[in-house]
Formats: sequence, C-alpha cells, structure tokens
Amino acid sequence: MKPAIQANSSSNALFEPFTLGDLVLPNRVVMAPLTRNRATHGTDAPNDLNALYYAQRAGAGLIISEATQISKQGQGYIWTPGLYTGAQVQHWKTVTDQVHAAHGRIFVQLWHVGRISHTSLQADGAAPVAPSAIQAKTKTFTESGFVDVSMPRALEAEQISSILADYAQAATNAKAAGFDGIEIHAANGYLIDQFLKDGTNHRTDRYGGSVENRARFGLEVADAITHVFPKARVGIRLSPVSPSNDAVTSDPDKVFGYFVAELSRRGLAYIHVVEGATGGARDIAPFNYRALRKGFAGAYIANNGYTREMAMDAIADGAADLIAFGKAFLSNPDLVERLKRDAPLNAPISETFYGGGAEGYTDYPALQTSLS
Ligand code: 8OZ
Repeated sequence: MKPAIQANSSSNALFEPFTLGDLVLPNRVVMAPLTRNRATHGTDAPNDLNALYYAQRAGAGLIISEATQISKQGQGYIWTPGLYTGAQVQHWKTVTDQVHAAHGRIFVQLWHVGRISHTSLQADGAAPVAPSAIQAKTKTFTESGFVDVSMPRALEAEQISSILADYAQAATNAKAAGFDGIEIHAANGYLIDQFLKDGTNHRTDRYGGSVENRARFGLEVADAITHVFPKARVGIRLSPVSPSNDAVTSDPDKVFGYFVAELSRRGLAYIHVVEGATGGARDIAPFNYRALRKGFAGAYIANNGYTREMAMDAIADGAADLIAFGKAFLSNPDLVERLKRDAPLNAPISETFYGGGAEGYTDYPALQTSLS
C-alpha cells in the first residue's frame, strides 16, 4: 500500500529520495536538458559561467546537462558545447567538480543533430547527415542568424559505424569529465529520432522500414555507450509524438513500445519522456504513456509542462518516478526549495534563453536566505 500523501504538503514523495540505478537522488525533481548556447566561442568548450550556472542548480535530484554534441558533425547550432576535444573534456570536468562540490549530481546529454544542421556548422562545409536525404522544414541558428537547415545526405552503412564509434568515444570522455551518468538524446527530431520515425526514415536497408529496423540505430547507440559506461548510469530521452524539428511517425505506440522494451532488456536506468509536443501542448496526439512505463523495468522521468501540483500527483499515484522541469529550473536556481515551500517562482525570460552571458543565465535570484 502506498502511504497517503497530502496535497500541498512538503512531505510529498516528490521531495523524498529515489534510487536511480545505483545512485541515490535526494529528491525526485530533475533539471531537464536546456540548450543555452553559451559555450566558449571557437572551442565549444564549457566555461566558468557555465559551471556557475550548473552549480547554482545543484539542489536538483539530478541535473541533465544541455544537449552536448559527440562530434563536429553532430552539431546543429552555434555555441553549443561538445564532448569530443581535450579542451571540452577538461572544461566539463570543472563543471562536474563544481556541481559535486555543491553536493549535486550531473549526467551529460549526448547529442547528434543529424539533419538539423547547416553546412556552415559542418567541417569543410559538408552537408549534414540523416537516415534519408529529406530536408527538415525548420530553422537553426548560425553565425548569420536564423536560417533554414541544409539539405542532408543519407548515411551509408560504414558512416553509421563511425557515428557509433563517436558515441562510444564521447561516453569514454564523459567518464574522464567526471559525469555521474549519460542521457542519450533520442528526442526532438535529432538523429536517433530521425531513424525511429517513418516520416524521416525512408531507408530500405536494415536501418529502415520495419519497427525493428528503425529502432536498430538507437539500440546500437545504447550498446556502444553501455560497452564503455555502466548501464545503471545510462538513460535515454524520447519524445514519441512531438513534431519537433519536423519529425513525425505514423506508429508512435508501436515503434516506441518496441524500442523501450529492447532498452529495458539492456538494463538502462531510465526513460525520460517528453509527453506531448516539446515545450507545447501535452495532448497533441494520443499516446499510451502508462503502457510505455509498464514496458520498461527502470525508472520513468516525466517531462513537459508539469506544475508543482501535477508533479506531486504524478509521483503520488505512481505515473512517474521523477519529474523533469525545464523552464522553471532555468529561472529558479533553487527550484526544489521553492517547490517544497510552495514559494512563488521567478518567470523565465525567453529573450535570454539562447546565447549571451550572465544576464538571464546566472542572475536569477534564489529565495532570500532570511526566509529560511
Ligand atoms: C532549443 C534550441 C536548440 C536545441 C532540443 C537540444 O530541443 C534541443 C534544442 C532546444 O532537444
């Protein structure tokens, strides 16, 4: 029997510890991955300001880093951080050290954008890569501002192997950089999602067509990573019905049901599910999230537009193990404390989400200590 939980009580299970794999989290509030485009220009390595931003948010049960490209080819926007050069690894180590010094835990979200990129961001001005040569109807941010993403080229089988090797190297680098774990970014219309969804994957080889074939690349990524990083410290983010970045599928329950069952068999720590349209409507399309959760042996992190009350209810009734907050964490460094006390939240300022410096990044105030 579950204990009775009072609404509006600070003793709600949202604020109680949760064991994720072999890691004890002090609460069930997760900081969602948030792209902020504030890496050092030229090196795409994190810097001291990034370290301060994450350390300020160490009260999270778990921090998931902003999406971090595994290679130059995996980059789709300017000033997002990478984890493939020595300087990037070294500077991420400063970030993880500062989060740990503040008693936090941080996973890195490993990212390959696939077709959501522009030739100006690619080595030698090459075309971005994708399962199929289909241009996305979306824009990206480059040195020259917002531009249409480029026409991609379809990956050949041996090029897929080299991307898997890049994931494995990035996982090895994650260890060297002191991350507590890895989240595989398989959401929001980036490379893994492009393989999973039949709107973006028109391949006729073993990576396209059937549900099993479309899931193959993502499962190979999970295998490549768990070969070098403990599987109890590896999770994955999914957005089954989100139309983000022009990626849609005719069979979300089927393809994600199969994918998650296979990830479960592999012993991954969690699935992190964007319910509905990323950053938008939760009810955009029918999808059975309960069935997805039931089909996975590890933890379920729910995300997308959760309020304090929704989060407490979802934890209390067992719909989720952990709740990830994006915008609320961006604008409230001490979000867990505020949720606990039911204190007012700072509103996020969208003008300073992407790029820039400390303004709208590290200057959101915490509750005054005199209130404690
Ligand atoms: C906002 C801007 C650029 C990238 C995602 C990594 O949607 C992103 C992203 C979000 O997952």
